Amino acid sequence: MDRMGRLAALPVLSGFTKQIAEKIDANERILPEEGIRLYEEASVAALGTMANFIRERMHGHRTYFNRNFHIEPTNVCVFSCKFCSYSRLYSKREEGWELSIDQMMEKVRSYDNTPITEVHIVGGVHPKMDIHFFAELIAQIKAHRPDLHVKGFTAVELDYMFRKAKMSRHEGMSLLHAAGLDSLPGGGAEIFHPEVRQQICADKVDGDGWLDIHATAHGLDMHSNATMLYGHVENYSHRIDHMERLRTLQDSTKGFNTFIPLKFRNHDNEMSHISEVTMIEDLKVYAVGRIYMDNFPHLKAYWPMLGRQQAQLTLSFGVNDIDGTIDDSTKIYSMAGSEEQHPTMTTEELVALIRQVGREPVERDTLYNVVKTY
Ligand code: V47
Ligand code: SF4
Repeated sequence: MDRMGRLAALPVLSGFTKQIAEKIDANERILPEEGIRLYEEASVAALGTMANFIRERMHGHRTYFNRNFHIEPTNVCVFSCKFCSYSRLYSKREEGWELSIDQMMEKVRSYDNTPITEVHIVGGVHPKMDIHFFAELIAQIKAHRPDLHVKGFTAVELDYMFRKAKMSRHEGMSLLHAAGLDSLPGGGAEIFHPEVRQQICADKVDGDGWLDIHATAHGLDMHSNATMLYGHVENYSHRIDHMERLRTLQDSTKGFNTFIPLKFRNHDNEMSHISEVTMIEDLKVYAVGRIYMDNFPHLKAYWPMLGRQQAQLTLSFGVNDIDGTIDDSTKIYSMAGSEEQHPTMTTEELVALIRQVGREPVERDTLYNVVKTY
């Protein structure tokens, strides 16, 4: 039978990339060794062609964003990830910040009468901010604004909270879910492989623990995202191993919404001697992500990290989501050296940015229900 489908017929694809294109045409899964070869051998043009084909087959030109803001309760952290520019050790906590529930509620109230749909809560791991403190925060947010989706806490924060409270993951997650926690963001994943994790973030939850916490959330019908921190000491097989573990969990739970590659930024941290990867490498990471993660509905480029023009470029390399308005409420990337020192975009600016590159803006809520098309 002639397997030559629409994608494989394109002249930019030949040899190995044509074989991969044939699999994409037939909706067949890419194997780990093929994923590694894509990184090693495929040109950025071939990868972009394949990833964009998949993106348009799944979503057409639709490009999602949402209206959100971040609460970063503290940057004091008991852990010492070498890539982190943001945290301050507990012994140096006077250099960092610690917000009270009242201060965080003031921030929530500052968005009253604005059509925001999500609050993203993420921060350092503070030994005095325990599960009951955060359950109270979430409960107060929900009491004030029941329709606001609370996406909160990386698996790293949750693992620490649950252990400190001597609760099982299921008990801890159920408590926070009952308080109003709706879903989990994707942070803390970094690179799961122990060869890398030992070098860059040895003291926090390991890869299996991260995956188990997300599986626990999925078991309670909560959704979550998954990130991958790339461009430091990892090699291609570590990246593929990371994506393979996520893809395998997704096969069983279907609880992940979005895969978010995060580029390592080298400003002011213990890995500053490592050069940042090129924009070409960034595009390859997005494209291979779209090709490999066949059971992840969405691929997100986080614009405060990439800058606006590069975020536009990723929309031709598999990306169909560029996160939200953010409103200058996160410091994680500005402290790590991102171009966006005060990340904020109005909805009009996000819409214009997406339209400028010929795509169709769609405002979504956290779970990708359409709020408004433009
Ligand atoms: O886990 C920390 C990363 C993550 C650096 O789920 C760094 O919608 C690059 O996960 N260079 C936290 N990255 C942020 C996060 C996130 C962001 C936006 C949306 C979502 C979502 C999740 O930030 C950490 C770590 O991987 N990070 N330092 C750095 N120097
Ligand atoms: Fe702490 Fe997160 Fe920074 Fe690691 S990345 S040191 S867990 S704030």
